[in-house]
Amino acid sequence: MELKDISSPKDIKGASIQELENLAEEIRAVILRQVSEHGGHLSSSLGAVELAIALHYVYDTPNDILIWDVGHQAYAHKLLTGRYEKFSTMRQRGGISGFPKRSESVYDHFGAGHASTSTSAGLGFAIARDLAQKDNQVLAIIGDGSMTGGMVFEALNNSNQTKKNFTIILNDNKMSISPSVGAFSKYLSKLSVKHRHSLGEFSRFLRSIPKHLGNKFKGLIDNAKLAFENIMNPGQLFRDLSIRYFGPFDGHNLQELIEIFKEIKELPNVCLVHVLTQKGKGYDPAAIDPIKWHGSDPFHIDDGSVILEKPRPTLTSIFGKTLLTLAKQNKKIVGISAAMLDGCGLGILKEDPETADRIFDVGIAEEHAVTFAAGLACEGFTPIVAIYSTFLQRAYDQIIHDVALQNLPVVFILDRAGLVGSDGPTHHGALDLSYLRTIPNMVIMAPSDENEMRNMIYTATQYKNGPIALRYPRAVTWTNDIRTEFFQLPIGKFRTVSKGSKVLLIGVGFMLAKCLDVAGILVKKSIKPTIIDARFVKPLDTESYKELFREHSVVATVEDNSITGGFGSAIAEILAEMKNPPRLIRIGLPDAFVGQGEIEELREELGISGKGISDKILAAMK
Ligand SMILES: Cc1ncc(C[n+]2csc(CCOP(=O)(O)OP(=O)(O)O)c2C)c(N)n1
Repeated sequence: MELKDISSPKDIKGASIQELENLAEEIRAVILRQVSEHGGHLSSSLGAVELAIALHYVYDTPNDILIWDVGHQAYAHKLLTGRYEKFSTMRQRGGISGFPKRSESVYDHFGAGHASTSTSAGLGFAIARDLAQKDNQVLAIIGDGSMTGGMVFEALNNSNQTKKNFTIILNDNKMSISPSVGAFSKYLSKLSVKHRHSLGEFSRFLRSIPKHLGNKFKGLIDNAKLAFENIMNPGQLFRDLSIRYFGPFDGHNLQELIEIFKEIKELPNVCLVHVLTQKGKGYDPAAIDPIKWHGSDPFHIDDGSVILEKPRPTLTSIFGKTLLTLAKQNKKIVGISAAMLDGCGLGILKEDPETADRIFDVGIAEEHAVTFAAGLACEGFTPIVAIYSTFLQRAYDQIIHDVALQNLPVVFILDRAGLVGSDGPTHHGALDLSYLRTIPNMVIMAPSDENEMRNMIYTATQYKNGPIALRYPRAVTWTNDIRTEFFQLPIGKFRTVSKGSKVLLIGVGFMLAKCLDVAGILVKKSIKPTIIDARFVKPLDTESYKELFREHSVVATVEDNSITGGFGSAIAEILAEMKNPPRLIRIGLPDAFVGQGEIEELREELGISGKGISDKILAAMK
């Protein structure tokens, strides 16, 4: 049996354990090759290969429903469900997604990318099945890191609404991106060392009972199974929630997994099957350093070295270093991350003895992170909540109700604002300017280079009048000339980069670079535009903007946020108050979910390259 011949899970039914083990090896090699060439989520996917095989082997997919949480571990699932041919296109423009996607395959029942959704969605599928009086199985596969998300507990709290089977597979590798944090992950660790028992062994015994006797004593046998679970079962917390707990099992032992799934399939009620896996399994560099290999750029398989080293420091690292300096000077600064300490640049503060005890990783719990920060701010601390733009969406009400309404000085640091590239629509930070701009009391800044970014971080830590947000893209610095001094920026004031006439270009954040490109093109057509670095998206210095507008006939706003409700909309609101406003061209992301691809490639497609923007301006001038 070769992977290339598997067009659906039906092709693995009836295979021997040995054949399945060989298949697992082949799948790992294909995943490794793909990620080494194009980047992607490596260590989680390598860890879930046997799980994917065993599930598709035992369950009747796609009639039975598998819901993968986050979905970054589902590469083997993709390979087993008819996507071998397209696998090399994964995460590229026009190719298959790096996450489950409903429009991509009937086997992808629920799209993902953000964590901790599978249990709620799964329960929805289970109840839909019950209402439709169907008998298919529903399974949610969730990692221990994603289990730290509050929504999972909301779903567990609700899960007994179904009386038929709803199975939660807890894929426990002791890691989120970094090691899993919190009391719940400690609890899981206790379960892992307490009893490694196998319901499979007990099941083998039950199956050895002749069928006619088995049928006769079915009730008795079911009771015996329950009693066995109760005696052996270490998952008291789950049992107290009326969830049947099984495990922990070796998540790389195909024989054991297949036996247990066959048993679980027959059971009613909500079952939680705890399997232990190793992140990075099968590729030593990833197994040894799963944090580094959680998500990877292309690399050489033989030694794990990255093919293209980043030419300059990332903005993430600039944030981390800047905050480290400030936090050493100001003991009131507290850093908060939702399971992304390194991803957001707070890792170096966690490692420094002077700041370590003021850095909190709260797990995948963005809502909690924000309200936790609100509490700290009430007591006079300066909480810095560092969360990717896309994940902060989760905490919208907490930002409004717990922070802004009480006008608390919480600093929001939004990394990965704008297009992020190959992670695609689940991860683009396309909406933060729109969703933050509507919140009263909120100040929003976007730096156009790394030195301005440092000053904005400083300004944010000095600002005591209410919440303040700083957003920047997934990018590297423009120069290596990082200054050491800090300047406090006047709130709401823009910066004039160069003075021209007729055309006014206003760049938001790093999109200022595009304005400079546009200016280069326009100058060749004898148009010298005025260029403004907006710096602030809220508040805006309305009177100064109006003055500028009176001096120009065309105004173009350039942002990497949706044009719906973004900076351009804010400018439109000012223009709406003017008598003879200039023509406004809003350049930004469309009111649509943008796909995956290289950032510049996507911008080209969306008309937000230097050429695309200048074409629009020239057309408007005609
Ligand atoms: C809401 C949200 N916050 C943060 C992330 C970033 N993220 C992606 S995977 C991951 C860790 C998930 O850990 P786990 O569920 O244990 O899966 P593993 O990677 O260990 O296989 C995190 C924090 C996300 N996808 N969604």
